Amino acid sequence: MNIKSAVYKTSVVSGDKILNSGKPEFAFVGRSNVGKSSLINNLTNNKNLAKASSTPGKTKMINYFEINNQFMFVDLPGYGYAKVGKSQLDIWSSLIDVYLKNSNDLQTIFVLLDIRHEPSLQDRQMIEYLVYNNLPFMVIATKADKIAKSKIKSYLNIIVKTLNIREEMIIVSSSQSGLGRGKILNYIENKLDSAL
Ligand SMILES: Nc1nc2c(ncn2[C@@H]2O[C@H](COP(=O)(O)OP(=O)(O)O)[C@@H](O)[C@H]2O)c(=O)[nH]1
Ligand SMILES: [Mg+2]
Repeated sequence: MNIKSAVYKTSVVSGDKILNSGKPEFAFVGRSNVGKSSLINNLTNNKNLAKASSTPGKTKMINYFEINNQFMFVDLPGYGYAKVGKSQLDIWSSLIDVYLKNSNDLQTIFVLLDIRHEPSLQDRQMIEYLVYNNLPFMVIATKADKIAKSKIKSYLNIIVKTLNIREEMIIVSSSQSGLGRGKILNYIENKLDSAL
């Protein structure tokens, strides 16, 4: 699939404002800083579309982008952090919850994980939630450029085991090199075809 146009539509900060886009939606979720915005920029070939920020926890909104006048990319808030005493706790934004429960046009949730890190409790809870609610998802293992090619397989094994998913559910990606871009776009194209 070719991405011919990608247009920022709107941002939503509260659950009662969730957009009813009427178009198939592909959502991106994951811990702050995992690479959601960078991936959207890479997929759309637009360096500035989703502001990639290096400050964790900065993206607290749902951002909607319309692609090819046909479907939507939805940049969900990062799981974020809450300071509890001296330690940091990952928290899910209630916005994610509201979005997942109320989006009628949701086609797939792309769950992003940093390929180098064992999935966190929040990552595991997200996958359990999606499986339990029978929501279609794919896992995207990001930042693959940061590890040696020869190590990819062993990192994937950790993700497969921790999340209890099949390896075919994971797409290895790098927004820096464009690795995985074709696979993700093919996946979206197939999904759109079968949704017709
Ligand atoms: N090396 C490398 N860095 C990445 C990649 N994707 C994102 N980053 C960096 O990781 C940081 C967080 O990325 P961002 O897209 O803002 O994450 P978000 O919070 O999930 O939207 C930024 O400094 C990005 O440049 C990648 O595939 N490779
Ligand atoms: Mg972001």
